[in-house]
Amino acid sequence: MILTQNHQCKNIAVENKQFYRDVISGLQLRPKQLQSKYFYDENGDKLFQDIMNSPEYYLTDCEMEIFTRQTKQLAAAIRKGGEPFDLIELGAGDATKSIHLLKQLMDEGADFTYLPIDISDHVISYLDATLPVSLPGLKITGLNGEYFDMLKKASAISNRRKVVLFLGSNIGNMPVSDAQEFCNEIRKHISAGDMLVMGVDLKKDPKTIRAAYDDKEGITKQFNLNLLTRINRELHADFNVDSFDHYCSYDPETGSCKSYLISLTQQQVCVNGENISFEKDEYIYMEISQKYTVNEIDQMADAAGFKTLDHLYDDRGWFTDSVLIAE
Ligand code: AVI
Repeated sequence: MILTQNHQCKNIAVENKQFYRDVISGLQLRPKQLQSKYFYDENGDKLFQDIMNSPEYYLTDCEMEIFTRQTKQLAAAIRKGGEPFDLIELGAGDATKSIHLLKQLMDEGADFTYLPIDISDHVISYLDATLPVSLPGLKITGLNGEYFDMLKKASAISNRRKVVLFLGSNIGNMPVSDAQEFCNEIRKHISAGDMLVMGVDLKKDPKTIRAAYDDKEGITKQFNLNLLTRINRELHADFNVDSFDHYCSYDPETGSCKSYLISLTQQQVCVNGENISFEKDEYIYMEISQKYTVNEIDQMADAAGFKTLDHLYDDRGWFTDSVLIAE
């Protein structure tokens, strides 16, 4: 069947031009894809909170268990490198996990400054305002911007030893080659003896992983569909959100968990002047959540110029916070 052109598909000025360019170029690719970094508008943030509270999404609980039950070990591993140091957190969010480590370090009288980095200025002002109240005496300098720009800025404001936190299995939202490149880049921004503490979700029972990304309540489905709603609102598009379904696959061989939106019908969508056609059952590739073995983490660390000092695990051995030292 040939679809008729939608002549009403008009081009109207959009505020976020990069978002527009990324969406259009992604939807013109074969297979089509959208970038998961755009999931997080206001509603996306709320839905991600709901995912983290869902019974199937084990990742947050596992890492919280490490940060609350093995705080002393973590603090000891970090302090081994010497003081004073800067504790730099990439994508600090509300610091719900790291606050336990900060408290432990303060109780021990460690000489450090906390530098949370986040792309959201709202997050940074919140942390700058609230953390010194919960942890009196905490030295904090919030940095608002892109990770690597802010790492450069951190080096410009202090020459103290650096301990970089990259938690939450955020490394999993990159394909393996990009994750390697990301670790290489971090290594280039720090010096020998500096540390990286990275939270990584481990390969495990495939059913457990799949369930975490395909929860019974359908929150992950809403989380994915919300990006279409965001595109409708911000890019003047006309996605019929109900005509897409969410599908997730986990491949135990590669450790890749991938999310897709599937077009339930043949349809045409207008995204701000561009007509995009979908075949029935055509998919949009939305997100990767890569899982690793401990050996794979060690290899990635080694290739980037780090040595593994320790892997801290939750009780079930599902998740690790790996302590790596730059060589
Ligand atoms: C943010 N990130 C580590 C989450 C993950 O597990 O990949 C994002 C997410 N996507 C669906 N559920 C959670």
